This record gives sequence, C-alpha cells and structure tokens, in this order.
Amino acid sequence: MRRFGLILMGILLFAPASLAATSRFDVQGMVCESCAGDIKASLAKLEGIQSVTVDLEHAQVTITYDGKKVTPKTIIKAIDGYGFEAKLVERPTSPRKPPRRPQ
Ligand SMILES: [Cu+2]
Repeated sequence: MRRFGLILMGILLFAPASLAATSRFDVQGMVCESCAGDIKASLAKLEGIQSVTVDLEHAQVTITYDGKKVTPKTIIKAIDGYGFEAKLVERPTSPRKPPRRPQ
C-alpha cells in the first residue's frame, strides 16, 4: 500500500492537471433554493465541472471539476456573475481526500 501511495504521488506530481479536483467555496448571498439553482446554472455553463454540491445552511458549494479545463478563479467569476460573492475556502484536493459531507 505504501508503494501504491508513492506511485500515486508521482502521478500527482507529473500530471496534476489531468486529475479531478475538489474545492469548496463560501458563497455570500446564497440563501435559498433559488439562489442555489442560479449558481448551479452558472456552473453548468462552464466546461469541466463534474459535480456541484450546495450546502445552503453554511452558504457553501463544493465543486468537483477537471483542473485541466477550469480553475477556482473561473468558478468564482461565474458565480460572481450572478450577483453572489464566492470565496475559495479549500484548496483543490485529489479525489482520494473527499470533502466532509455533513449528514
Ligand atoms: Cu435565494
């Protein structure tokens, strides 16, 4: 298993952009389902978005995306374009470390 980890680390070092990344964003102004819908719609227009999880209670969205096609900066721009204010709260991570999902 340790060896597998080293190999994986090598892959991450040499081809980081080809892996899916997950980032979490604080979204100021996202207070209801309608807001969440707008944000999902804005993200659906971007290339490389794989999944969007909305947490209305904490006004956060967790987004999994192809780091080769889209960056957190682009995501923030798309969300802000709908009148919200998004801020990155978590650096992109590999799929091996999934975000915590409150029940
Ligand atoms: Cu709303």
